[in-house]
Amino acid sequence: MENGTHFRTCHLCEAMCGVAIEVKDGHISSIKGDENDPLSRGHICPKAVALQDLHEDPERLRKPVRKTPDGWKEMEWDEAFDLVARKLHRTRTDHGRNSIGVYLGNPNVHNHGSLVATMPFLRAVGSQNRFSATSNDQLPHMLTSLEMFGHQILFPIPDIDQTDLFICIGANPMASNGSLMTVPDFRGRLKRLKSRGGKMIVVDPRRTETAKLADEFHFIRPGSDALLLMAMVHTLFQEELVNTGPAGPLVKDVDLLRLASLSFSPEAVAEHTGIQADAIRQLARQLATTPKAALYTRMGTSTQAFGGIATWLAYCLNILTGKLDVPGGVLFTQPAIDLVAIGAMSGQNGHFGKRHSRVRGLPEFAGEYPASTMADEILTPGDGQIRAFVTVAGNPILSNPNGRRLDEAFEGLDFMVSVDYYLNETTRHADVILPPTAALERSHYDLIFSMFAVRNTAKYSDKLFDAGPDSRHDWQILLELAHRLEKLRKGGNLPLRSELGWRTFKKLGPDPILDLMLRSGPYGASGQPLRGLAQPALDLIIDLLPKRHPLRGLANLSSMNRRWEDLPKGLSLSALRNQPHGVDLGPLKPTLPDRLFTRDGKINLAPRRFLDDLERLHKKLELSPEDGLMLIGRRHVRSNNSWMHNSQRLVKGKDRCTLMLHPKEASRLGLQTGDSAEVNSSAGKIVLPVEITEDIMPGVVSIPHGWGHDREGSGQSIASSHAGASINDVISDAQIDDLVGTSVLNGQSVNVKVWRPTRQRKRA
Ligand SMILES: Nc1nc2c(c(=O)[nH]1)N[C@H]1C(S)=C(S)[C@@H](COP(=O)(O)OP(=O)(O)OC[C@H]3O[C@@H](n4cnc5c(=O)[nH]c(N)nc54)[C@H](O)[C@@H]3O)O[C@H]1N2
Ligand SMILES: Nc1nc2c(c(=O)[nH]1)N[C@H]1C(S)=C(S)[C@@H](COP(=O)(O)OP(=O)(O)OC[C@H]3O[C@@H](n4cnc5c(=O)[nH]c(N)nc54)[C@H](O)[C@@H]3O)O[C@H]1N2
Ligand code: SF4
Ligand SMILES: [Mo]
Repeated sequence: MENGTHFRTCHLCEAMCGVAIEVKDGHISSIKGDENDPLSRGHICPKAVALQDLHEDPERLRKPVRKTPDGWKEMEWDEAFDLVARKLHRTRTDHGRNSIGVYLGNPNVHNHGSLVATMPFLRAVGSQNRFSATSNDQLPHMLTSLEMFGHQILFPIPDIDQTDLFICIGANPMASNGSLMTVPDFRGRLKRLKSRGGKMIVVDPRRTETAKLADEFHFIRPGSDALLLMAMVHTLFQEELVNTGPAGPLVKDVDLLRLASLSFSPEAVAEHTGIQADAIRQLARQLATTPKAALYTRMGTSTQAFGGIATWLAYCLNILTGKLDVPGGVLFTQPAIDLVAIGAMSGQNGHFGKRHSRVRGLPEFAGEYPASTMADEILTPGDGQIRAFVTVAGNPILSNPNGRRLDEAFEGLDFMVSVDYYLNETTRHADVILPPTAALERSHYDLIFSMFAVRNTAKYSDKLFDAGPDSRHDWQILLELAHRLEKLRKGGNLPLRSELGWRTFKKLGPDPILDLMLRSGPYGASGQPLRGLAQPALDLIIDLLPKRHPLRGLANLSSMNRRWEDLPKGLSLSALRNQPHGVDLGPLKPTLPDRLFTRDGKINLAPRRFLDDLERLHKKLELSPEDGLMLIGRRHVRSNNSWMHNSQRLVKGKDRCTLMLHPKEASRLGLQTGDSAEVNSSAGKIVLPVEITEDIMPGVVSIPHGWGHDREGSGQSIASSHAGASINDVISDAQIDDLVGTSVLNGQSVNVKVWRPTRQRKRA
């Protein structure tokens, strides 16, 4: 690679920071923030410099490896593809197509090549037993968007750059840099918010790094957000504060929501939530009376027993107070590659509950079953039992509830293959590991997170290093396997047209598809606005078509569409190549009603599914709050889920994998600073050091996820020497949000006691 500075997007988390990478003599000499990136404006976090560690990590796999009785052995790519395709095909012919399970992990969504190649790969595998990190994450948001706005990935994004009141519930953007809100430099943006006279309110069971910057903070009991939010809705109606604003004419069923909220008065929920009735009323009033305000909820309210209802109510609160589609409130983005519109064009708005999982009867979502039932489907004998497994960029042993049970499940498989460049807690179970190129060795365009960003931007980065001919990108691995599986299924040969199709796809890869999507998108280079009568004529024709006609979608997609007339034009891959810092497409703007995808063109405020689930919430209200300790998670700015602990500079310093608890609980349990505690639950037990702090609510304990690198056979030596314990070894996979199927990662009950090493215990 040439000496000099290369600009690209950091792909590690959702924040999409622009980085400037200095290369000298073929090596990285520095990584800094790119001051000219229109979204991040120079911001980076400590993980960005670890891009170098990932790139140079000698333990990162570069060639396929196969498990043998004498340990792992390298193999050639062709041999590996052949073996994997044959094994998967064999499983399919012997046991049926659902006997192959597939799990897609989080890094896939940071990788446009993977995203493009996943669809043909999944089709070639043909199994309904698909899982992903979605059901440990944003699934409630997807269901809510599908039910209310008619599309599963059309999320209202807080307009943090223009708002005057930011209410942050169950999220910690100071550590996470935002989620379903791509917000690089949250601290700087918050500073500007405050300097315009705005304020931030945080609601969380822990006084987080974000909470410490808040103007107002409330502890909340884990899992009780739906009650808090319902009481806020109740207050709005009771105090006649409902004003649906500009989106009002589109909103239906306001009365249904009013009726639903009747019994949830602030007084009724105060004890359950731990927040006083007056404070709840004040929250509702502030949201209602601040013209530019946004209420935002994330992991803490999403991955819990009432994640579905809580997420729905959060959206409702923004709508009832007139914040939807208003600058400074919450808005839909207008990305350069609009996967929402593209999906809708082909009828892919999303679906829920079309079929149910074999063992527990849980609903599919967008073709996937809840990750919490993965082990059930592998361990339970019978027709349709999973016997072979594929993981792509996932580490479910550490990221999925009940990792130990999943260890047992993976161990019993007939065959397992992992597309991953680390030998870790999950991939150690595989028979073959297929390692893709690292991020700096491939091109990058953020297809997904550009859609959730607080500002519309577009940026493409070419690969920085060439991995050489003996390497494969994720998309190459997935397409090659798909092609071979198809051929085996068809008995050896494909029809000429189809064979040509595969070869072309494998030769060109994802970037020409990016180009096509950019060109035909709202800022595309392909079309100029139509002149004269052509435009009204086109509008007339489009109006004649049924709402879901693909031509309507196509017209919406084209940059000729009149509602996109005012947008800047000219985007294509080559245009972006000429703008290495990225292109600014402006702040969030109103997009309604065009951007609704519901059949009747309305916003469905009270979908039946959510109303039906309220019975469960009523029951919670009737019972007194549980005693005992509730477990929640946490994130740290120097970690990224489970997979960045092999970077010395990220793990150095004091142990971060601790059990946080309040001094009151510590003294009740006889725990002191420096002690270790045993945490146990129905799922299992772990031991870890305690951290006693008043920053956590009494009755709650917190453990970060992604640790537990002491499992035997993993090939990450730095991670193993900073092993920590896995929270997911004490989180049960039996508990899910009954409505949505999301794992309950926050709010499960645990027991905690002092732990002493065996020798000392014997002496005592
Ligand atoms: N208790 C608890 N559990 C949680 C969470 C929590 O808050 N609490 N958070 C959940 C959330 S939000 C998420 S998203 C999940 C994440 O869960 P997963 O997606 O299952 O796991 P990751 O830790 O992201 O692991 C990513 C894997 O991909 C590999 N990898 C990295 N980059 C690439 C690449 O470019 N290509 C390929 N092929 N492989 C790559 C890494 O080596 C690693 O094995 O965890 C969930 N689990
Ligand atoms: N540094 C870093 N950044 C990351 C990641 C990472 O692992 N490390 N992961 C990335 C991924 S995959 C994701 S999905 C995002 C997640 O982004 P965030 O949602 O911002 O992540 P968390 O830090 O898990 O924030 C969840 C918050 O909810 C609180 N909480 C727990 N239970 C409850 C509850 O019942 N009610 C309420 N109100 N709050 C509760 C927790 O204390 C925590 O502060 O972060 C992304 N960014
Ligand atoms: S905040 Fe996220 S995107 Fe930005 S530098 Fe850190 S890891 Fe990369
Ligand atoms: Mo996530």
